[in-house]
Amino acid sequence: MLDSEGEVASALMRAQSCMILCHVMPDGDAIGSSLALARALTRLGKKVKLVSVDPVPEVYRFLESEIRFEPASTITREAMGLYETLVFLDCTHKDRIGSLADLIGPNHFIVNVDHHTTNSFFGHVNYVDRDAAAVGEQVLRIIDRLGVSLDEDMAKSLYAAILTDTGSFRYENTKPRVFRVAARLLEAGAKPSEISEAIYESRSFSSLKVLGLALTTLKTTAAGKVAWMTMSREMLVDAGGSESDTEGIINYARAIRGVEIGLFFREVEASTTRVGLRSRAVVDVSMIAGEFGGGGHPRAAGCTVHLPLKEAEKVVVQRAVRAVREAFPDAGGGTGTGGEGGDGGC
Ligand SMILES: [Mn+2]
Repeated sequence: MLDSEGEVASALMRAQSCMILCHVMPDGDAIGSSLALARALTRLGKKVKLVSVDPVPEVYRFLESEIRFEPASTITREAMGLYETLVFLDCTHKDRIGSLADLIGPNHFIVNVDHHTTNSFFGHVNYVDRDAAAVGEQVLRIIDRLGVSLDEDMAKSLYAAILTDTGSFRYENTKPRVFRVAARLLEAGAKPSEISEAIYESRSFSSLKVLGLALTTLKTTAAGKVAWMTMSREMLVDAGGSESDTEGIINYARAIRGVEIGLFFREVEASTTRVGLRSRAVVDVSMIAGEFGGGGHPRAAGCTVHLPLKEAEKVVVQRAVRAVREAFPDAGGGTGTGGEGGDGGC
């Protein structure tokens, strides 16, 4: 069932034309990996198109060169039909590319490269490595197999992919191998200080205003093991921000001492709420996200709940409380009914 980078490289060598597809709300890994692979395939003389359903967040725009993302709005069924091979990067399911999934034809050859535990093996080739810190790491192996030498732009993009998916080399997925890969990328021209500054120290004014509002909603329960924040559409408008300004806010919930699960709830529509989940060390939040139709990694996951903000907050917080009670049966912190989920308070 599982394929390797070798199978991906062979499939890509055979392909004349490839469309590389990036998931909705693309992150640094999806963007960096896509750009690097597109560059390598272009160097091999392939016809390549790079598509992102949602706009590339401003902080990652510096990674684009003559290789750029095209908006999904320009892609018709006919346009997609011009590409025989579709490469999905960092996508657990086919529908992670949003409305573009409807344009896939019966003759498309699908290559699935991912590192999520919840990947559904939807491709003809499935290179799923749950141990990879980022898809960027897998793409580097593919580029090696393709026989393309790493250039500075590829190195920069792959470094950004790995930097962001390891939380700046802080998360559990930061294995010794990751530093060896990073060292190789530096040798190929990636500049850590420039990349970090572009990604982490070039924030918009509105994103900090959004963060400020989110922090005012911070609550904890289950003896401080679950912490969460909410963001209504109205708050986002008040802060003059957009949804991309909410990226990373969830990490503040998990950063509190003693918190095992951090949650962030964002109202998308009147009865649609986007939920981000993070855990510190024990609880597998991808399981919780999966119960609500989402997925992700054990320490970072997400789901979209078709409930109004307040109700989504209540049910997911209750579920998180149950998870920490199961994980820490001796920790106390309440009556065990799990009914105080929405009340918050410290
Ligand atoms: Mn990733």
